Amino acid sequence: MNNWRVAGKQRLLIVVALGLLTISLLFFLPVNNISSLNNPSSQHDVDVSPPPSTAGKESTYEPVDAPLASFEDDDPVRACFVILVRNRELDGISSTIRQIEARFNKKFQYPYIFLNDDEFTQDFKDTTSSLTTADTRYGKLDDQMWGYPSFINQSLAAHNREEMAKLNIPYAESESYRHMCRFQSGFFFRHPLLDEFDYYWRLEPDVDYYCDLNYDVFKFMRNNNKKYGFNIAFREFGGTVPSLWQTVLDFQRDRPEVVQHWPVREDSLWRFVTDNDGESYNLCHFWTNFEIASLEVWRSNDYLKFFNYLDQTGGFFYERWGDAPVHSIAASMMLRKDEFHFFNDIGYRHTAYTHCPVEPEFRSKCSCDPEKNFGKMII
Ligand SMILES: Nc1nc2c(ncn2[C@@H]2O[C@H](COP(=O)(O)OP(=O)(O)O)[C@@H](O)[C@H]2O)c(=O)[nH]1
Ligand SMILES: *[C@@H]1O[C@H](CO)[C@@H](O)[C@H](O)[C@H]1NC(C)=O
Ligand SMILES: [Mg+2]
Repeated sequence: MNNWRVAGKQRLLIVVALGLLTISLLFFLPVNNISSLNNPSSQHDVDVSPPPSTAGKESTYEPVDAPLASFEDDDPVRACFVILVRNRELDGISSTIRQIEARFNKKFQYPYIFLNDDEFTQDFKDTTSSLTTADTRYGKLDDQMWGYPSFINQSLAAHNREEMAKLNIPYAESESYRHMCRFQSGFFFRHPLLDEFDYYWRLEPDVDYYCDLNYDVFKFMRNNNKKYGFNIAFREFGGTVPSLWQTVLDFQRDRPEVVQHWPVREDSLWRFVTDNDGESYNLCHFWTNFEIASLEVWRSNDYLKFFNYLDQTGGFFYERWGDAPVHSIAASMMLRKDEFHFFNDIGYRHTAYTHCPVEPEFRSKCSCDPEKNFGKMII
């Protein structure tokens, strides 16, 4: 608690909102225990080399799925940017891509995979592909990935949307937002255009990337056995997920043969998502509009069983379950703490929230204002 640096009162609203999150991060992600909060690249010069390998650490976790084949640190990584976007967001995604190219990808040339529930226009394809010399590919989603499953009662879904709108829940009335969240929770990693990849970086329109990145983040992930990278964590609106946690508990009860593959709770981030050992969800989640992660996590049998179980309850439509709480709860149960990584060195803004690394060495690499850093209070 004594290394708490409280921001000035001028940002009271944000700070108050973040206070709860901060407290939970402080108490439940012991900094000496979670390598992700102890970002080595913030302690050394990120230009010189990626942080040291954590390979070979003792583990109580026995993955059921085949491990990746052995590799040398310099071997290429099968990785891509994945972008779900609409044609009308062309300007916003162009802005994002220009920044990603300038900060990172002109050096690394990772391909971009664009996905849409509609056909991309020729203008969209021409413009986005002109922004990079890397490969660009465009895919349309089918009804399985973006549509109502047969077991959904659409009148009930419509009724519940109206009820949620009365409570002023963001995107309460939106059907497409629900399809989007379900797609990001259960399907993007199964799209055929992603088949040839092992890692992804999720991009969105109209975000900012503030810092030069002079190392290959995907090699960093692979070489250090990182599975899930984030840079902002947040609280969900409770009204979007009233029955999500009970469904998670039901899954744990009904599917012990799956749960037995998971790390023991002390080794996982269980306490990131619950303050009372499972009685309730504390609404904490990693903000999934930025994600650098292993596709293997979501493609695993365990996660697919978990997703299907959630999906069958209809919560993506009857409520408005977000992909952020779904990914975060799943990863917090399925992965070990040391498989998470906090990308402190990736300055980032989505809507009103910014992650800006505060350490002095980043001032020459980043164009953001550290006073605006969302995570300021936990550093
Ligand atoms: N193709 C397509 N993409 C969508 C749709 N709705 C949202 N997205 C994309 O999904 C991502 C998240 O949507 P966004 O509106 O930014 O939601 P927010 O970040 O939660 O406010 C963005 O990359 C959007 O471009 C949709 O109906 N169709
Ligand atoms: C679907 O939901 C509506 C509204 O709640 C309900 O009246 C109807 O009986 C439900 N239909 C089925 C087949 O369950
Ligand atoms: Mg967004």
